[in-house]
Amino acid sequence: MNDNTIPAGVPAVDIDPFSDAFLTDPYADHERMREAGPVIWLTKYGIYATARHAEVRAVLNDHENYISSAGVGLANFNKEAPFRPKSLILEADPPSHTKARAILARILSPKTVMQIREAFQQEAEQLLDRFVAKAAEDGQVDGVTELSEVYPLKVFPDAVGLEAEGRKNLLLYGNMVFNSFGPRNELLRKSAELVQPVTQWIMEHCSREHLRPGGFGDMIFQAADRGEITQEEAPMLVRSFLSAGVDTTVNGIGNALLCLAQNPDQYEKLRADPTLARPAFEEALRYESAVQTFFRTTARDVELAGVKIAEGHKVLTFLAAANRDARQWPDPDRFDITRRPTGHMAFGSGIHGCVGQVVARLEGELILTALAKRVKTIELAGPPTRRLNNTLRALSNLPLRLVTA
Ligand code: EJD
Repeated sequence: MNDNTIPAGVPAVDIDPFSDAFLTDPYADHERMREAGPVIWLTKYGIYATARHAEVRAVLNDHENYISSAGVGLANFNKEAPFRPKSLILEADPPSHTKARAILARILSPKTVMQIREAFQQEAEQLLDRFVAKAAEDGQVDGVTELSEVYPLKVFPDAVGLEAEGRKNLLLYGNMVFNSFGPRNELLRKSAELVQPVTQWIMEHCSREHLRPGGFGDMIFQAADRGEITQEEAPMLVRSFLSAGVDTTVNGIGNALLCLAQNPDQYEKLRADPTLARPAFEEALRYESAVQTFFRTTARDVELAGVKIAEGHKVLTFLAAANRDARQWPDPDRFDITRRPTGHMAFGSGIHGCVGQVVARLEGELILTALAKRVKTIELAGPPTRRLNNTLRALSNLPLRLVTA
């Protein structure tokens, strides 16, 4: 397993999907991997992979053959210890996954979204007022440090019931968690330097005493009070909120701003009709997927697109490559906010599909709506800079010039 013998009949590809060059611009290599075959062998890591939409969806929708409990990163938890205690929802299979999922799904339901919408909208409007004022004052503004990092760091932890102090730890922790799904490369080593104090801060803030009564975090402890999970499991599920709920939306929103700045015709459509905010955010998720990859592990000997894969192998699914597969999407490299990209893989698919997607979509919609109502044109004021991460497509800076309406 994970050795350097190329399995017979499987196209071997020498691409390293966790190298700086790949992570900086993955799209040409995505195409190479899609064209090499439906299932390929990545020689650098000795793993199977798929970059095509049909096979990515097939793997993610088959949780019995492709399990998560051995980890959803490169590391196989059946052979090496996880870098942190396993997530009760992400790194779990049914039936234990089902129980955890039900609790988080109830908390992050459409009904909840109706209740938080007003507060999330007010915050988006106020933030965009400040953002536009800063752009007018300075001649330019940063779409990441002044907007995409600010908004999710305010509204989601507020909803969870986390205190305001120290929230930057959430970004550091997220950066580390998402790097940990890749190999032990330089990116992981650098982001793990601060692991001790950041992890300690996170775990402290997962306790009941640190969480505002009535917030999403407290609702997990209420589920424990009802006996749905143990009191020891509750903080672990709060940790899932804090791991997955910020970095993902930060980059979803940041990438959407970049797409709009690079496609003025599409921004003009959004400005003319701000009700396009939701489909525009969805198209940005397809076009520049915040979460680029995920692994599964085969639970038994399986066959994928005619390729036999033995039990215990890692299979890397390229969500972002699936989202630009010409077999699935007409003109896939075109950012088109009037496209309805139903079936994109940016939230995954199947039983592990993003449980927070209603909240993510709400945040995206409200930010793009508030932007469209205030800003006539948005353009790059300089080159965007990337924060390379083994899993996330992330920006560190996005200099923007705005013309206000
Ligand atoms: C995730 C890619 C957790 C956890 C759950 C989900 C993610 C990360 C962490 C969201 C990964 O349960 O800790 S998108």
